[in-house]
Amino acid sequence: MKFQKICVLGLGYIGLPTASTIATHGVRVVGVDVNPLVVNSLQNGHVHLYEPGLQELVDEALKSGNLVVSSQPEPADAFEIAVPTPFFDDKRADMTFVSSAAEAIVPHLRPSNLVLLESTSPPRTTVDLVVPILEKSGLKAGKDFFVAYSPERVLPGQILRELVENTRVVGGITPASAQAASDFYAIFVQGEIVQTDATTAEMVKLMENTYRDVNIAIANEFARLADRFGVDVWEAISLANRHPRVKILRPGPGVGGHCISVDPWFLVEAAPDLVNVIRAARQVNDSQPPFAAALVQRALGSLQGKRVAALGLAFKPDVDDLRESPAIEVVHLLLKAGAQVTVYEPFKTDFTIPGARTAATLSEAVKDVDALLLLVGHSQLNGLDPVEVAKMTRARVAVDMVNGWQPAGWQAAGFDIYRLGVGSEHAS
Ligand code: SAJ
Repeated sequence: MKFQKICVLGLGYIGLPTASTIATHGVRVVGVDVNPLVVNSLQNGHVHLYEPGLQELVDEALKSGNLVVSSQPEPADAFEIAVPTPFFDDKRADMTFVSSAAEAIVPHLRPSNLVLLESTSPPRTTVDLVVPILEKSGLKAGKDFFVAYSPERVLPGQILRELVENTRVVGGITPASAQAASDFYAIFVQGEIVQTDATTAEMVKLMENTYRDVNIAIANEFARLADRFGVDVWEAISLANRHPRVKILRPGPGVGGHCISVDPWFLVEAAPDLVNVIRAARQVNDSQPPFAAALVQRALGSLQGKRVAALGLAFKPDVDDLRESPAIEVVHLLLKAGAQVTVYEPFKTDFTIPGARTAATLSEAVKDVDALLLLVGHSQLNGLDPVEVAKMTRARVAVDMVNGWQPAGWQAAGFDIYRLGVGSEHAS
């Protein structure tokens, strides 16, 4: 199947890189977003989110004339839905954006079109939710037009490279739909394109992120055990990982972002009677911020009135994405316990948390505090020179949640260092 014009619905971390990549491969793309601020900003050439290389790619796509940004879908050969699937407070998937995007396609759907869902979704969403909406057009899915699900699996921070290089799983509601989706991705994917059915493709995505969540949960549980038994978990993990079949991940203040902390809940919702390990892992990772906050409390005696510089707020290193960030949750807990917190996020220096002070620079953040708290292993925070930092602050307590700071260097610079997952006899 040949594609001359494509309509991408949702211009976030997935939709915008995909739309721009396709446009730079010589295909006309209409990028659609319901948020007028996003549309406005992109129409003026400004990318509203941070991903390395994305601004340059969008510049190139807009300059080529192949990418246009609009608030409305238009008739096209293929429609790609790349909208968010958040969850409600009770952890049920909120499919409103997917439904609205499918509804918005209906008036423009023509015979032989391809509709692709990329949003992470509970099993059977494509066949049970999306297809019935699209069939309101009067056309029959699988017969008059093609429908497929293809999970995106790109890693924030490396999206542009992974979008092109990763293996792509495409699940069609029929084999012909899977083939149409393969033809679509062949426009820009250099990795392998593997065909399956739509529900398997949905499951694959959920299984990948759940697998990672469970593995991080066990690392976090090891950190708690190490803390109790006077062991340095980082040393223990690096030794265990010398076993040829063991690869323990990194403990930290919790699991954030819009994927790994969300997707396993879709499986819990879909089959609550079957998911003991998956549910427990989610609970362990969700209860990691209180464990991290308790370590700060231990370092400072009491938190009441203590001044803490919280360094890093993003959900993981070297990205500006703050969604579901455990670092923010730790700050909330410290504030609740009476601490006065100054936050510094180098990738979003104007981000505010109610009750906390926002610092625009590191020196402003650490100036007048009792403790430094490393919450995210951003390269520039890991790389701080403790001797230089000691000159900027009166604090002599440093708490490291991510194993970003070499304890010996910080101790030599006069700091008492506390580390997540390191029992007390290793702490100083
Ligand atoms: N984290 C740890 N310890 C680790 C690894 C991660 O605590 O050893 C934490 C991170 O700090 C972060 C969270 O887990 O808070 C998730 O980070 P991540 O780097 O594991 O994953 P994401 O959310 O950036 O991207 C994941 C990826 N999925 C997998 O690796 C299986 C990515 O390939 C997916 O495309 C993405 O989810 C998605 O969009 O679903």
